[in-house]
Amino acid sequence: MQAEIFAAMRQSILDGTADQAGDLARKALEQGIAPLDAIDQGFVPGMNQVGEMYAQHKMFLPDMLASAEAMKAAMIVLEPELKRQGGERPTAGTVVLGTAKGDIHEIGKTLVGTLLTAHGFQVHDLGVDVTGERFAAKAREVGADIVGVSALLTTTMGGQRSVIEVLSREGLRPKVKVIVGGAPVTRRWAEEIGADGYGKDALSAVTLVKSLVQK
Ligand code: B1M
Repeated sequence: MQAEIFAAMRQSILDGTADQAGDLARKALEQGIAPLDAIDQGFVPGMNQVGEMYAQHKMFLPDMLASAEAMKAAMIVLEPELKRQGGERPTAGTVVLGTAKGDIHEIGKTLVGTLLTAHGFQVHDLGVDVTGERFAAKAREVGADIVGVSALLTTTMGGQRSVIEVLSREGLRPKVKVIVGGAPVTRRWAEEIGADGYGKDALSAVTLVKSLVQK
């Protein structure tokens, strides 16, 4: 039963049918499927397949865009439920989040923000294509504990390093921990650029942020 709906979710992403993806997300919630399971087992495998097909020239940019719209339609349904399940909690810490300069991929970053919010963190999401200076200004303004920088392109991973450099230059680095993530990012890269941690996926980003805030 669940396998069937997960397969339909994957297909809705491949087809880029936003209405269908939204309907399936609603249906999953009605059936008591956990929103994170719907994302991880239904919609994200579809996105991964889209990425593979794009790389093999079996799909093109407009198709990838339609798939992203379908993913967003599903997230619009699932995000409020994810947040609701977190419930009212005292603030666990303040996080400034965004996607690196030059990069407009937002879905994974937004998911990280949603889960952090659900776990009681106050999240300031700066969106996409964010410069180091903007990260630093917001971190200073809100007294951030954590700055999180997402990058989906090998060409924009350098933006993560730049954020760390700007935070250091502006004297904020001792107060602010930096975490990085995104499909091409590895633990080794995080170490190389002097980040405090690397989140493989949204849930491990939450675990990481919790442990860094406790330190
Ligand atoms: Co683009 N794209 N894209 N794209 N896109 C990739 C990333 C790519 C791998 C596809 C491929 O070729 N196989 C490839 C990058 C290749 C590379 O650099 N090595 C690529 C390319 C090439 C491009 C363009 C350059 C294409 C072009 O124009 N010719 C262009 C770049 C635009 C730009 O940014 N300047 C481009 C554009 C787009 C769209 C606009 C069409 C669309 C994005 C729409 C949007 O976000 N609103 C898009 C999409 C959808 C993808 C794929 C198919 C899916 C990304 C996604 O949303 N995944 C992607 C292929 C892939 O990744 N498999 C691809 C689902 C999401 C839940 O996962 O984002 O990985 P992800 O996030 C995960 C983890 O990575 C982690 O947690 C999340 C949840 O588990 N995570 C963090 C993410 N951020 C984190 C931060 C953290 C911690 C964990 O702490 C701070």
